[in-house]
Order: sequence, then C-alpha cells, then structure tokens
Amino acid sequence: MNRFPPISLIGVPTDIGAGHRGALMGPDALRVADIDKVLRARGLEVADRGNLSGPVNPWLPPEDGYRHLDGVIEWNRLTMEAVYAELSEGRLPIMMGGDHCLATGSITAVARYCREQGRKLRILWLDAHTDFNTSELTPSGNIHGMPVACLCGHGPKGLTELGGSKPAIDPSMVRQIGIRSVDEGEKKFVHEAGLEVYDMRYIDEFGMKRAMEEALTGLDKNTHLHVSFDVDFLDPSIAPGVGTTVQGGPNYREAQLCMEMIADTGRMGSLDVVELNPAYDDHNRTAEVAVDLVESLFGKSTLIRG
Ligand code: EXY
Ligand code: MN
Ligand code: MN
Ligand code: MN
Repeated sequence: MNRFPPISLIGVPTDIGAGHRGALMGPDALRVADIDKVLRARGLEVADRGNLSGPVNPWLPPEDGYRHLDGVIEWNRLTMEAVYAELSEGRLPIMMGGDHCLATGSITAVARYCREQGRKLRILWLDAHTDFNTSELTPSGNIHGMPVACLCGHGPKGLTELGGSKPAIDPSMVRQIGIRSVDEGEKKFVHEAGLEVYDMRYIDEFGMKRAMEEALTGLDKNTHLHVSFDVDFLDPSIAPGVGTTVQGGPNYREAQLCMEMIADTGRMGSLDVVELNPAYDDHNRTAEVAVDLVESLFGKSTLIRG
C-alpha cells in the first residue's frame, strides 16, 4: 500500500558546481538503474519529466572565490522552477543530479512551497560533507561545497536570493547525517550557525538508530520532510561512483536503516539524489545501490515481523 503522492523525476545533468567532471551523467545512470520501474513496482505513480537543459560547464578556475557562478545560478534557477512546478501540482519531486550545488534551487523551491502552504520544513542532509563553505572559506571555489551556507543566507545574492527572499531557510531546519569531511574554517562557521550535525563519530558512538531518532525528533503531520541524499554519504566500498569519496561512511545496513526510518515517518515530500558520478563507477553499481536505497525511502523494508 503506498501513501505517497505521484512522483516526478527531474533530471539535472550538470557538474558545474563540482571539482570533478562526470556528475552530469548522474540522471541517466539512475535511469539505467531503473529508478522509475523500481518505484512503479511499489505501486507508485511515476512521471519522468526528462532532463533540464542549461549552460555547458566551462571548466574554469575560481573568480572571486567561485567557479562558474553565473552558470551555477542559471542551473539553480531552472531547478527551482521545475521542482516548484511539481510541488504545486501536489506531486513529489525527485531531483536527480548532477552535483550538490543544485540543492540550492531545489530547497529554495521547497521552502517557498512550505511557506505558502503554512507547513514546517525539516531538511535531512545525508552527506560526507557539511557543504557550508563561503567564497572566503572555500579551498576550491566549487559551489557544491556551499549550498547549505547559501540556503542559510551566506553567499552570492544570485543564490541566496534565488527565491526572492533571503534566507531561504533557517539553520534550525537542517539535520546533517554522515559528516566526516569538513574544512577548518567551515567547521567554525558550522558551529557559529548552530547546524545540528550527526557526524560519523556520533554514529560510531551511538549508532545510526540513535542519530536518526534525534534527527527526526519533532516531525508532526504539518511537517514537510526534504531529504537531500548526496551519494558520497555512503562508504566508498559500496558507493565508489562519486566525485569526492571519503573513507569511513555508513555501511549498507546503516544506510538501509537510515532510509527505512525516514520512510517510517511518512513525512517525506521531496528528494534530491546527487553527486552520482558514473565516470568513477564500476558497472553502474553505485547507481544501483542508490536506487535500492531510494526504494527503501519509499517503503521497501527489511523488517520481517509485524
Ligand atoms: N569542502 C570541500 C570544498 O568545499 O571544496 C569539498 C566539498 C565537497 C562537496 C560535495 C558535494 O558534497
Ligand atoms: Mn554534498
Ligand atoms: Mn558530499
Ligand atoms: Mn568491467
């Protein structure tokens, strides 16, 4: 029995915010891994809206602390409009990246929709990275390391005011899970902003179950849960096909529990699946693991009893 609204797949084929090329192939890798068929097999109604089309990645060095700022802004505007259009139709958008800078556009759309509907927003950020850099703090100028800072109002106007008002979200709406790679300046900034982070040290000490219980505390029937699933959240042994691997991530069972506990809430209203990079993969197996975990987000459970 499925309790989800109709799903819309939105392909966003760009790696313009990333430090490696290849994430632009992510949407089609998810399609090759049968993301639509897998969700339909769960009784869900799924429409594939195809791929957005935006500027080519010019592959240039940073300018004033940003790489490709204008192109990133354009891709995020397109993403925001596409995600908002699906939400307005009462559908559940799955933004298939593409690199993680695109969450600026998707979450700006979700935040606007929640404001209009009078709903609370909770954002679950599954990632090895906090993505909370600014042009002054960044070691690379890659904007996929900045979306959470931009969403919280710290960044270039073209991104922080994408949806008109600034900031799009408040740090208190965010819960980050799986974090294990944070730059020095970024770490200080994350603490100053008060971001709630369940890093891998927390998960080592208290387990994924406790981390997810804490991160999902306070959800009520008026809460819209947005999940931003950066595939580099997973340990590279099960997900090598990403641009920025970081050793020591959740294993398959921990990731499965994470997704099943999200599904148990029944509150997920939108999803990003980003940073999949087939150029680093082996026979599309990372896309297949990602689709397997997305299926668990939509209710596939290994729970036998009950
Ligand atoms: N913190 C590093 C940077 O800002 O360049 C690495 C960021 C990687 C971001 C990936 C998408 O999660
Ligand atoms: Mn990320
Ligand atoms: Mn990441
Ligand atoms: Mn081979």
